[in-house]
Amino acid sequence: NLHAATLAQSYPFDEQTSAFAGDVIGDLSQFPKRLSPKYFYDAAGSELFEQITVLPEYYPTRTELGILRSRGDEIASIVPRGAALVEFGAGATTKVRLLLERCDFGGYVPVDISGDFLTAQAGGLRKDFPELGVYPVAADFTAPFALPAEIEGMPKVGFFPGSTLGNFEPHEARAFLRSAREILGEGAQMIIGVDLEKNERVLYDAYNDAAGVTARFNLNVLVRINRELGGNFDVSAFMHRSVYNRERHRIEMHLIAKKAQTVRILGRNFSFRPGESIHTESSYKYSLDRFTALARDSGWSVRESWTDHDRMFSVHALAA
Ligand code: AVI
Repeated sequence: NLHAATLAQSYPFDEQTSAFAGDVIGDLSQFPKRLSPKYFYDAAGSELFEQITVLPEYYPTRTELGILRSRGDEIASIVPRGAALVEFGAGATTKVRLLLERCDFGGYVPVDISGDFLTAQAGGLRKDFPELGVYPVAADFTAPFALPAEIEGMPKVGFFPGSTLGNFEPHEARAFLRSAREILGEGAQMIIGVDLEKNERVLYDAYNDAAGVTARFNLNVLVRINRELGGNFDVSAFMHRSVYNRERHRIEMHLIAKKAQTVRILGRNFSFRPGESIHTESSYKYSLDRFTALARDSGWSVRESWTDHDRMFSVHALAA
């Protein structure tokens, strides 16, 4: 990260903030402007996301939970006894609990960039599953990391729920799946949740909820830039917009400048024309065929796929 290195000479940032600063400067210097969706999830953003997951319009979370519940026994039947469960990204523990309750795991390894979050999460699970070894790893799961020595020799099962894969560009999704295969090793399995392409109105509403929570979630990244990087975004001068891009099978979230303005961040000026957009997130929606092809391209085969009755969401068991 070129900008991060230059910035580090003038600003006393820790490693994470320095990477954030470098990405923000680089991405807002592009045309069209963009920001990475991974920066949504500070404490306020993670809380807003939790609120999104229970919105009436936001179907993915409750649909995936429904599949994990109703197909739990089938999913459990593919998990070898005493396997280690490696979760890529650690959010609410509701989903992983469904697996832990039904399967006989020898260890659980949540992997997340936020160490604080991991500690809190691990504490709750240790209490409720006293027999289970919980070995958190604080790492960016999109890059290679080492598995803890405690799970050596156990069969490995990856877990990547929530259609987080959909927030990766297709080349990033392939890179992630390849890297996960590398980390988990020969003979591993992976349980992954993937959102499906569907009626555009349903997709539109899911990212334009009536209560405006998604708008606040989107705008929060500007609040975070102001707080952590000393930016001077006038957050009220931007508005949330989500649109479905049919050709690319993705919902796009944008922040639109309501008027011409210049924003100053870390000694640099960024000018906006009225109506100019910052592309903050893409959420790709897959067909079963397109996901199967993506998995194959990345060294996995699809062993089993489960969907809900209305084919809104899918959960897949992959084999390395
Ligand atoms: C985390 N991720 C899968 C969510 C999604 O649906 O793409 C993030 C989100 N963005 C807007 N609403 C929810």
